[in-house]
Amino acid sequence: MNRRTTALAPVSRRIALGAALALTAGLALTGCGGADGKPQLSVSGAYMPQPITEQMAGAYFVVKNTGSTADKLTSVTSDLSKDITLHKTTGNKMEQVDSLPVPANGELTLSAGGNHVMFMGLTHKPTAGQKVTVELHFATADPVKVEVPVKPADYRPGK
Ligand SMILES: [Cu+2]
Repeated sequence: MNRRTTALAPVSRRIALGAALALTAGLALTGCGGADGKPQLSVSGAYMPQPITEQMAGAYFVVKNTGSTADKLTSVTSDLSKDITLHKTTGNKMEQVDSLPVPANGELTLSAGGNHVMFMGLTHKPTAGQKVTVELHFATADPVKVEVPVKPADYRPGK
């Protein structure tokens, strides 16, 4: 009887030590990323195909999140238009959405035929070689300003 109780003690001490180590490791990992659990966003590959008319334009880019917290692209603002919406494409139908998810340690990709930003009623018609300034707004992260280069209408990245 007595031997049994004393034998249990070192085991629970080992568990406690293990838990303490796991906690320290977790803290070290968070510190390593220089983050306090916030999304860490960067935008790349932005472009806008030269719009055909002043009625409508689209823009594409990739939002990379190196943080361990997911975020959402909630809106886009620009001098180019007051009517800017987020769209996703399902099959060959596009649909307006309130937000687009930016996964933790992942990417949100906007590309021709997929997710895109749509600008209606343009204040002017941008031409290839120009840049359009847009500001991306997120649920959690600070807004990101992007200079979007205008490309020829038939431009496809990587070609
Ligand atoms: Cu659209």
